[in-house]
Amino acid sequence: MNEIFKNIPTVRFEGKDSQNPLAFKFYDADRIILGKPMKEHLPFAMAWWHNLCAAGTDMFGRDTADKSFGTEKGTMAHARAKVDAGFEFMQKLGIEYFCFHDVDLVPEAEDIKETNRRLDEITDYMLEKMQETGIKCLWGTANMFSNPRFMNGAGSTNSPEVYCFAAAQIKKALELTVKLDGKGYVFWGGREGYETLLNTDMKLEQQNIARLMRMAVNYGRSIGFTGDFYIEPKPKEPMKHQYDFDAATAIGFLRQYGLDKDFKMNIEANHATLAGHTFQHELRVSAINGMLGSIDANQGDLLLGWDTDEFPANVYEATLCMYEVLKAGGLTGGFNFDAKNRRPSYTTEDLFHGFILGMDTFALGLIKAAALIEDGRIDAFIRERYAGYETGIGKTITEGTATLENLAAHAESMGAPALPGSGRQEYLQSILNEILFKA
Ligand code: XLS
Ligand code: CA
Ligand code: CA
Repeated sequence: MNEIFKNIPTVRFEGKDSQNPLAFKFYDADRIILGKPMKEHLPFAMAWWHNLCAAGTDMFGRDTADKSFGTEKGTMAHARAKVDAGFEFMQKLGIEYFCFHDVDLVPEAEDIKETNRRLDEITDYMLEKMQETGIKCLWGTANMFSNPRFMNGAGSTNSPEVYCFAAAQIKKALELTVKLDGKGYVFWGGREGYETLLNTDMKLEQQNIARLMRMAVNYGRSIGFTGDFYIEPKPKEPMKHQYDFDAATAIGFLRQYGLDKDFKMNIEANHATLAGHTFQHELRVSAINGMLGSIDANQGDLLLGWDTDEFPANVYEATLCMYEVLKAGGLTGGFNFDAKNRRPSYTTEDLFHGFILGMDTFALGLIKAAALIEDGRIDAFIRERYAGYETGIGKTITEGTATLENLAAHAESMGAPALPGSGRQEYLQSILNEILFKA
């Protein structure tokens, strides 16, 4: 097979003093952190759409990068070249997983039967590559937002015909996910929302989304899909208001419709900040509800109100993310780099630099989060802060034996309560800085 990225060697760990732009400074796959190699803590994935398809087009200008891989775009030859490029790319970086939408893999035909035939053909080829390289599928999904037919959503569309089309795409994408032995299946509700309530039956739309998810679960389980279904919350863009606004909203929705046993969250950093939350907040909400499944590892720009899907560079955020992940006992999914190069970073080297940046950022995050846990001061502070609930009247509250009358009687007997104790936020932040930056 022809090498596609001829100017790029296999990327290796060279350590923090290396200045080689094509080497890892912190990601050392076999380094043991808290009893496990880094690569097991950090199952990284390549997003087919950004890495092999998106070429820099934005609202104001066309492609800047050449992702033809020596073929004509929109052909099956191009689809195969993307497979070759993708597997070579992942091998050179030591990335063990990929994620895909159906339409990332092949050019969509007018007739879904023809699209599905193309999907069968390309996934046969992908399977060969997977067997050859040991690279695996993290999750699959159906793109139900790009084609004009989905202008009003998929599950939330006003058109039963479009709804059927969405069902057909989900059915096929689930079959492909099973064929490629994917660990998860994602629902990102791109256009599952609305622009104006003047034309929207919100209740029916939400019920119909739940019905489609229920059908997907039933069908998935019937064909042997044992992995997790994921909702990937996002508050807006492309719609003004999306129904899966944030983790709390999505979890409430899943519980309302009895889907919570089959679904977890796929939390994307950029979507968290768009929702007005921190990444850490979304991870914690998911984790405390037993629904932290997978992560779309990227970052947004807090000065911009849209989804910039940048490669993660912020070590502070990555540390707090990994702190949540370690505390939750790891992910059942992985870390999908749902990230793209900036438009002016259009060369092949830039593709690799993006992943090296992201992998090193998360490696540092892991190292520093493990150090925070081993240091123990933050954990001890939190334990102590709530210690009142372990004895006496506090214990009656957490055990569930307290009544309003008991508590009121206690309040009357004690006079004015003492102030609750300092939150010590600045002290705790300086511990975090000390661990992040100590030489
Ligand atoms: C878009 C989403 C999308 C999902 C998969 O904002 O991040 O790429 O991850 O459909
Ligand atoms: Ca995403
Ligand atoms: Ca995104």
